[in-house]
Amino acid sequence: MEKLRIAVQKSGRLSEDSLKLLKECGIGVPNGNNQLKINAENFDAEILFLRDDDIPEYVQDGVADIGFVGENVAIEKNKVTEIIERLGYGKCRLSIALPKSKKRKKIKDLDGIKIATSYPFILSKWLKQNKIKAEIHEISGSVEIAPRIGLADAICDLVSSGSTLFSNELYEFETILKSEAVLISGKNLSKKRKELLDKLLFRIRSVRKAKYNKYVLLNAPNESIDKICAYLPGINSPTIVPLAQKGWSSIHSVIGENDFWNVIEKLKTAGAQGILILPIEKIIE
Ligand code: PRT
Ligand code: ZN
Repeated sequence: MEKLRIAVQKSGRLSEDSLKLLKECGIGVPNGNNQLKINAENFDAEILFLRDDDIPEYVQDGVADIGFVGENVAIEKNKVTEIIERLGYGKCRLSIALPKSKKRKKIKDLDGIKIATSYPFILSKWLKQNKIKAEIHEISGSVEIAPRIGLADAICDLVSSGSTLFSNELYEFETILKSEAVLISGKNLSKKRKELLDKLLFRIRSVRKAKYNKYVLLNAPNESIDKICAYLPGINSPTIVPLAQKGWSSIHSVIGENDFWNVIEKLKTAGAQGILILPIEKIIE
């Protein structure tokens, strides 16, 4: 029987969150990741544990059907794969950083310098787009020490908190790519595998949508219902249930995380009481 072959980073920054997302989609991965390949539980899938750098190639070649990988890696490797979903974790940015002692102001000031990076493809494209002639020195690790040992004038590397740059006396000069974990797919999936992928994508979207929404329950005097409902779009419209106490109702709805605090304040001034906010596990639409 054909299974969906899913590539996941073996051990690294994306491993845990990728397996957690699969789990939230009802797909169990037994015994962690000490093996190269393992059958998933509750789903026709095989999990392949690989180095992140290898995932785009394996997906292109059809050894894996899909892969969880950093967008930075997916783009840098330039393989024939497609980004089919953004996953919201593993967020970082690829930035050019310079020694603090060498302040440069404009992008044009990069002309003629030497930049060390593990991302020569993305960097050279960016340099070309910005008409900058700089030399790229490709190295595979510890990019941040390159300026100090005289290997390069600048670096182009991933940044998340910025503390690596800070402790190496570098400053972030320009972000050239914003990245997060993505799901990539090969081009030639069989009908059965395409069906399994659609099923997985449906689950991923339900899980992710739920994460960005909260379930709200509140009590309100009937005369405030219209005003309160105006702030609560819900998925379709709010649910209104009469309370035992005469003249009062309970209103149920869903609100997005970004609107959350704003909406809560408005609800309170509109007369809402006993507001409860609950996490949502899945949203099936
Ligand atoms: O062994 P394998 O090859 O599979 O793993 P790896 O060591 O190549 O990759 P890994 O596990 O370090 O990262 C996997 C993916 O996580 C990357 O491709 C990114 O998509 C994502 N990610 C998110 C990051 C970071 N944040 C990150 N901060 N990858 C690396 N870093 C490094 C960065 O290179 C720098 O050295 O962390 C340092 C900077 O972090 P701050 O917090 O000091 O700014
Ligand atoms: Zn790697």
